Amino acid sequence: MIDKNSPIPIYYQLEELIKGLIEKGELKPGDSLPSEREYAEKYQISRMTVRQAFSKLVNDGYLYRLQGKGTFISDRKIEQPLQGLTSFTEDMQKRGMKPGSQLLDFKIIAASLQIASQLNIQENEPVYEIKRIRLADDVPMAFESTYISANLIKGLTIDIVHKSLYSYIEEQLHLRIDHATQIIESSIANQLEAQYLNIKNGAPILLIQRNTFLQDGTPVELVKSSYRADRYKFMIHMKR
Ligand code: 16G
Repeated sequence: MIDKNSPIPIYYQLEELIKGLIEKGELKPGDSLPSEREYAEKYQISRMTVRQAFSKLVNDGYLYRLQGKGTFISDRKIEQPLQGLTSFTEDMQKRGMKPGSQLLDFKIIAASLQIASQLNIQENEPVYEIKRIRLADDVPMAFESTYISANLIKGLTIDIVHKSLYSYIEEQLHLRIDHATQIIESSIANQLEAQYLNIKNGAPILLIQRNTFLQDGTPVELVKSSYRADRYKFMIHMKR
C-alpha cells in the first residue's frame, strides 16, 4: 500500500511495492506491468510520480521498456560471489542451472609476447586459444577467450572444452588449480560481442580478466571474458 502521509517519498514507496511483487514472484520475468496511468489511478497519485518510480526500476535493471508495447519485468540478475575460485560449470550447477558451451574456436597458436609473458612461457611457444560462448539454461551469459600453454596442459580436445576445462585439469591431469587474480571493468558490447551474447550493440558488458595459477605459481590460464551486465552482478563479503 502507498501511505501518502508518510515522510517516505511516494515514488520510493511505489518502487519498493513493485520490487516486493517481483521478489514474491507475483510479477515474473517477461510479465508486462500495468501502465503508468493504471498505477496513477489505482493509488491516486500523479503519473509523474509513477514515471519516476518506473525510471528508477528500469535503471536498476528490474524493468525494461519496449517501444510501443509497454514496460516489462526483467530476468533476475545472477549474483556471482567473488571469493571462491570456481568454474563456470560449477557456478551454474550450484544454481541448479544447466551449464553449456558453444565452441566458436579451438586451435593452437604461437604465443604473442603479451600472452607469453602472462603465461610465463617463451614467445611463439604453442598455446591453445579457445573461444566459447558460455550458456546457462541455453541462454548466452558470457563470451570467453582462454589461453593455455599446450606444453603444460596436454591432450585438450573439442569434447573436453565443450564440457569443463577445470574438471579436466584437476580430475584427468591431477593438477591443483590454486589461486587467481581477477580484474573486472565496465565496457560496451561491440558488434561481435552483441551478436554472441544476443544483446544490442553498445549494451553494457563487464570485461573480466582472470589469471589462474597452480599451487607452485605456474600460470595455468589467461582468460578474457565479456559478461552480460544485464544478467550479472558480483558480490564479495568483506571484513574489517
Ligand atoms: C569461469 C572462469 C574461467 C574458467 C572457466 C572454466 C570467470 C570470470 N572465468 O568461466 O577463467 O576458464 O570458468 O570453466 O569466472 P569450465 O570448467 O566450465 O570450462
